[in-house]
Amino acid sequence: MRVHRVLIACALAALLSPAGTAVAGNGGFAPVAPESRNADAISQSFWFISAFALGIFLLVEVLLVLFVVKYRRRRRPRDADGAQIHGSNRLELAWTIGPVLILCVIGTFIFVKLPVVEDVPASTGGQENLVVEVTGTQFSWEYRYPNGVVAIDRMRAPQGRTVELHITAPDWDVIHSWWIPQLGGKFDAIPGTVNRTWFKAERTGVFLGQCAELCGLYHAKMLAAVEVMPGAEFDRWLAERADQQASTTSPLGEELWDGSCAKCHGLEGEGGYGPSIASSALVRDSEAVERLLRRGGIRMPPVGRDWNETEMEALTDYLEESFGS
Ligand SMILES: [Cu+2]
Repeated sequence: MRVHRVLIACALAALLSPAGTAVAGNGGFAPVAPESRNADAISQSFWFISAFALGIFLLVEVLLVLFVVKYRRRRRPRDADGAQIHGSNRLELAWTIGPVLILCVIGTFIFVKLPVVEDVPASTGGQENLVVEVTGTQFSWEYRYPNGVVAIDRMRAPQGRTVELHITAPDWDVIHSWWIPQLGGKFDAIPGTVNRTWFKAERTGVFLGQCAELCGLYHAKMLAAVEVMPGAEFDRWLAERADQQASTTSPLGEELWDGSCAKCHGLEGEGGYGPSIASSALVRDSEAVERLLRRGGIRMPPVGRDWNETEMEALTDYLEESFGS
């Protein structure tokens, strides 16, 4: 009797364990609510396949329980054999053809639905696609806009306009993976290769994501966000940002610091995995900083190898301003 109680308690605990996941705020077992047509196709595929999986699960489990009860031993002796049954053509045909048909239906659905994830819609008259180059590095995301504006970790994007993403990683780096679940599928950022995807958000808001390929010690800090804003507001931001980048008021230095330096050296430069920067005399020597960023150190990757002059200057200015005195 005691064994029974322990078994029942264990079974109940096992049943309850997924309940927390099921009601989790991020959608639980379900994918997050899609905000772009390609994310919607992924979501539909999930539900379509889940319907079959759930149907088969219920069929198998219900029959299992029914048979366990119906054919239980009752008063038969323990070593008595059950009835020997051989062959049933109809049943065997059904359980062979059934799954083949199900797989055909699922396969067709997927081949019709999913190419949209990768196929960037062509620019339509009057509204050109916005191309953003996305580069994954240890451990930040860099975005380059057509007018030369650079942003780190947080991408701004216009509402209702197709944003084409060209995703890659520098030659010295490892593979990362771009993934904002509400705006489409996962795309690897591979050195030497450019992967293309897109999104078109119909709603403003901030959509969060995370590097989806284990890329090193601070992979978990490789967060990404896409802030979708009304078109006019976005154009203003882009123009303003370009002006700022040409002047000393650029927020780029701080973004580069937060994105590329602070994750290892601490937000206040106090040191962490990397040595302290706040107490280093190096920060006042912009040439030495540039050398270090371009070539890398003993354990430091050359995070700034591909930075342009604007980026390098923005960061060295920021370092001097923040830690120079
Ligand atoms: Cu990563």
